[in-house]
Amino acid sequence: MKTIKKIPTFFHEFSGRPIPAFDQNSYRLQIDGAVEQRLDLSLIELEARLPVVERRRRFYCVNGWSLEALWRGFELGDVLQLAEPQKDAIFLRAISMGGYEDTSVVCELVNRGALLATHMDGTPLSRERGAPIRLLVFDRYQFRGVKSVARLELTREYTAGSWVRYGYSDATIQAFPHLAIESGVELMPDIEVLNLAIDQH
Ligand SMILES: Nc1nc2c(c(=O)[nH]1)N[C@H]1C(S)=C(S)[C@@H](COP(=O)(O)O)O[C@H]1N2
Ligand SMILES: [Mo]
Repeated sequence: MKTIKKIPTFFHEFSGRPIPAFDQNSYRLQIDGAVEQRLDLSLIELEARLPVVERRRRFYCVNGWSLEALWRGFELGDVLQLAEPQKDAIFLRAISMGGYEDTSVVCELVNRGALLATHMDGTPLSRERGAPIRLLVFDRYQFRGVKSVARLELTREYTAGSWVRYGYSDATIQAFPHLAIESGVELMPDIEVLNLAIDQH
């Protein structure tokens, strides 16, 4: 049997390089595009303006594993409302601080309880897990859930995201079965193994 080492993390834009430490205090989340109010919010401003929610939910990676954790942060729908999206803004384009991106239909995310999470299992997200804030999507593959998100752009047009460009164009409800893992439990192959799998695309 294979030696199983740790829960994988994916950070494709920093593959083979250290993930930079993003400063929580100077961080600002940009929300722009087809909105009435372009916004630029610090984490403190987000907390002051929105209810903080906690959800125990599992996400699914297209590579066949899934991870359950207690996530804390904000409802994506609440965050977007602050910017007053225009009626024809169908898509949400999320871009990370490292340039990874993905575009989804806004209502598909909001209706499935997408979060902008700052904490995992009671502690602030680590660098590897997408500090200071990550988009989490549910019932869609997690390549749509951009980590260390810098910018949320409401758009009328679809832009192919980073993973979609590697060929994962059909982000539907996850295939069964996935190897289910709980956070804090070390059950998965080492990240290098999985990086190899990505590089082959
Ligand atoms: N910025 C960024 N976000 C990302 C990715 C990435 O490479 N870069 N990978 C995605 C994929 S494919 C998955 S499965 C999850 C993995 O989350 P984890 O690293 O917490 O396990 O992050 C998603 N968000
Ligand atoms: Mo993934």
